[in-house]
Order: sequence, then C-alpha cells, then structure tokens
Amino acid sequence: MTPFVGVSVGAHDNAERPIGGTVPDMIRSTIFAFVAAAAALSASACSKASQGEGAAATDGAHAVTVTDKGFSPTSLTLQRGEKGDIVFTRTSDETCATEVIFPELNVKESLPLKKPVTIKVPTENSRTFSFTCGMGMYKSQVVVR
Ligand SMILES: [Cu+2]
Repeated sequence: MTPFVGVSVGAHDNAERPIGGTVPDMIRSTIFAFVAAAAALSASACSKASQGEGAAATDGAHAVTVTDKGFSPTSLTLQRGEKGDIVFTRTSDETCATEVIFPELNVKESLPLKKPVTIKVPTENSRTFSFTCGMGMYKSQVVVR
C-alpha cells in the first residue's frame, strides 16, 4: 500500500514538476534575453555620446545635429532673453535618437531624417533643460544663463 502510494505520488510529482520548473526558467531566460538585448542595443547605439560645448548660432537659432553618436553638441548655452529656438536635424539612420525629449518642458518630438525640427526653449530665467533621445539616453542639456 505505502510503496504503491509512494510511486503514485512520485509519478504525479514528476508530471507536475516540469511545469513548475519550466515557467521560472522561461521567465529567467526571457529576462536574460531582454537584458542582453538592451545591453547590446545601448552598447551599439548609445554608449558613444560625445562631449561638446558651444552652439552654432544662425539667425538666433541653435543647431543640434543628431548623428550615430547622439546629439552634437551635447551642451548648448543660451543667453537669458534670447530667442530660444533649437533646431534639431537628424542626419543618420544609425541612431536610436529618432526623437528628442525635453522632460522639463513635456516636449517629445520625432526627428525625421534630414528634416529640421525646431523646439522652443523658454529663456526668461536662468536654468538648465535636459534633453535625451526617446529612451532617455544621450543625455544632453540646454543651459540658459
Ligand atoms: Cu537611445
């Protein structure tokens, strides 16, 4: 009696165990795959953010080029009270910065290839506005002073 029950319970356990073991394994490998993909993506697309100071001012507008290395320049300095137009032009498809986000301004604009997109930054007060690509990388800034 006891051995039979034991075998029966054991068989039942064996039937159930693979299911119990498979789900966490799947979750684990899914998480691993996601982390690996994210790491690969950030390594290939976002790790090379270049540092740069200064701004090319044309007609009072500041130009930012979006390349495979991210935004260039990564830091713009505006004088308080000046026209706060920032013109973004994406020149490469090899970038994840297909949109630009200004979190403090609640601005999110897509950046079509080779099409200038103007974003207005308020310049009444001295402050810093950060901007990033759509995934929050390529951290860059506009400094009003
Ligand atoms: Cu990105």
